[in-house]
Amino acid sequence: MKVDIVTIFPTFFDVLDVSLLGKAAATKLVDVAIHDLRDATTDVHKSVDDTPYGGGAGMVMKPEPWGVTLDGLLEDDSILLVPSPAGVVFSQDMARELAAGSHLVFACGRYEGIDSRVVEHYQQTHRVIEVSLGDYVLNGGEVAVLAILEATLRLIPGFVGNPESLVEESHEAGLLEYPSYTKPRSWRGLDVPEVLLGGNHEAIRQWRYERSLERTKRARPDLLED
Ligand code: 6GU
Repeated sequence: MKVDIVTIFPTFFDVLDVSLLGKAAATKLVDVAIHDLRDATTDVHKSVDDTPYGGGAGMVMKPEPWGVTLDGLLEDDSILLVPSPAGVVFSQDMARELAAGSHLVFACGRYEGIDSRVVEHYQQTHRVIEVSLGDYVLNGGEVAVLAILEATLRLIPGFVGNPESLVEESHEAGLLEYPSYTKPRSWRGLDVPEVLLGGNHEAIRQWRYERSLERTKRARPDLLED
C-alpha cells in the first residue's frame, strides 16, 4: 500500500519512524511519503490560508495549493481522506475498507478547515472521505491521521506479528474485548478468575463472551442497539 500525507507540519509525522512503521517488515508492506503543502505556494510568504467569505473568526485554507499538490499525488484508484470534525466517524469497519485499498492520500487541514470546493472538486473523480475521530475538536488533522493510519495499517496481513491477536479484540465482533490477565495468580489481594486457570476451553469461551457483553452494556450500550 502507498500512503501520501499532505500537511503544513511535516515533522509531526517523524513519530512514524518510531511507531509501527519503524519495523523492517512494515516498510516493505507500506510506502509512506510526507508532503509539505507550502511547497505548492507561489508567493514569498508561502501563505496557505485566507479570511473566510461571509466573515467570521479564523482562517480558511486556500484551494490553489491543495489543487496543485493533490493533482500531483492522486491516481485513478486513490482514496482521498480529509480529516475533519465535520466528517463521518472513523470506525473499525472503515479501517478494514482502507486496509484493502492500494493508495491513501491524507489532506491535513488546519485552522477552520479547507475551502469546501477542494472536496467538491475531487469528489467528481475520486472516492473522498471526510473523516472524524469523534465528537470533540482538535487543532488540525495531523493527530487524526496518525490514529487512522495506525488502526488501518495493523490490519494489513503481515503488519501485526500474531494475526490471531486481531480476531479477538474490541470492535471486531461489535463488542468490547473481554478482560485479560497474566501472572501472578494473585496480586494485591485480587485473584485471576478461577475459570481461566483450568483447561476447559468451552467454559473459558463462554466466560469471555459474557464479560464482553457485560463490558459493552456498561461502557458502550450504543453498540448493542442493532
Ligand atoms: Cl479528524 N479533525 C479535527 N480538527 N478535529 C477532530 C477530528 C478531526 N476528529 C475529531 N475532532
